[in-house]
Amino acid sequence: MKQISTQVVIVGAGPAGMILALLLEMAGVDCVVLERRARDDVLARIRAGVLEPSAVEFLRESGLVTRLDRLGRPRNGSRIAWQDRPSMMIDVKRWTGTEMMAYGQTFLTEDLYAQSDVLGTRLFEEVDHLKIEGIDSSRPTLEFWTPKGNLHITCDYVIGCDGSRGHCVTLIPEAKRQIFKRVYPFGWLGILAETPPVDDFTYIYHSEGFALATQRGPNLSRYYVQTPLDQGIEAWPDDRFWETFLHRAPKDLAEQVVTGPSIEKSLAPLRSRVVEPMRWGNLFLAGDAAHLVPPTGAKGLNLAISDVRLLSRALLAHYQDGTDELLDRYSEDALRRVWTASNLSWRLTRLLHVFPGEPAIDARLRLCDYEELLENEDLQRVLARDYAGVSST
Ligand code: FAS
Ligand code: PHB
Repeated sequence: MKQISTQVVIVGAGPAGMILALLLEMAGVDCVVLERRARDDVLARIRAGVLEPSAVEFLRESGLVTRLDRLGRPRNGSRIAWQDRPSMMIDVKRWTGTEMMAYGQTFLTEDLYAQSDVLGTRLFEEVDHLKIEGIDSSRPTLEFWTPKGNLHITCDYVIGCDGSRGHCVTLIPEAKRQIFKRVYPFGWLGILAETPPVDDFTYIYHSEGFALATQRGPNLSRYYVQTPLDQGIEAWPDDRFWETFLHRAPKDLAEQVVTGPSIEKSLAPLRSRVVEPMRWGNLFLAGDAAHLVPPTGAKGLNLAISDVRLLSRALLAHYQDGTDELLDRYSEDALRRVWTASNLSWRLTRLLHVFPGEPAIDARLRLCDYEELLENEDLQRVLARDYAGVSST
């Protein structure tokens, strides 16, 4: 079995793992990345689409994202359209002076993998039978299988960036970890279509269910509809999807929609989940490995970026300055932002979705919340700041 010694091992090569690996590499910290899937599988995933201002600034300054200004599309905010009511803007530009950026996670992951090729990052793909030991020792070890043979690694730190179904969270003793979770009684069915998108990212509330119009490029639109959990993708042929979306969309928006055959279709269950703590010994968790938010607030990817921004600074302080204060504070600092973002995501999910079996009063109370938001600029400012992630940076 091949033996490797390194400083940091990162488990998971999604956005969190790859951003962290590249930041450490560029700063001269030796690291190894382990990924369960093949590169092409990771790059084929269709996921998030919106970056917060602070994430855009961080990625631009880091030099990790090479196409942001070419393929990204700045956005002043997102629109909420409400059945039989005026629509409103979550006006990030007005209330924070900053802009969101429409930049698909697929573009980001492609940029990161291209940078890892340039830097020669040690990335082991199709890893299996991963065994991690000694996270509470000074030299944790990892053993795993790859198509090119078995490896044994000794390191200083293990970073769990292995997503919502990852293994690393289980390394925190059950009696010492707390997992807060909520499962929503519906999911989002998302499609990609090679059609020009509508102007505004628009969240739609309709008595029959939520919908969302967004985009991935000038001729690549992305749409979602709320769907019951007991219906799989096979229950949603394109015709039914478009009919449902156009029925839920207000007339002025529906008229903008250019329908077309879906080139990708996926069903995402909505869940909230927070793991405390995000550190145990020399194991740190980052990204979906530590938290999940319903995509309503467009926070998942942005939280992952926020985690590795904190963690990269903390690890560099350890290796370059010999100080561990930031490492010791990581879990507390990261969780503060995680809870703020989780709360926003929950608030928007409750406001914009019909909950199956809810009493009729809930729909009326939801309408009261929306009408108050329409009329109250203080509430609009708070929502815009939370949506932009400004209130918690
Ligand atoms: P990821 O899940 O992206 O990456 C984890 C990686 O770890 C994966 O590549 C996995 O293969 C690997 N891994 C797992 N176990 C391993 C093991 N034992 N060994 C090695 N590797 C292992 N967020 C938004 O902001 N907006 C959205 O619209 C949105 N839509 C989404 C739709 C779907 C269907 C899903 C699943 C998520 C969506 N998200 C969205 C959230 C998503 O973008 C995540 O927040 C983001 O991918 C987080 O990145 P990572 O933490 O790197 O986790
Ligand atoms: C997306 O572009 O896929 C998207 C945008 C905003 C959200 C969720 C998803 O809240």
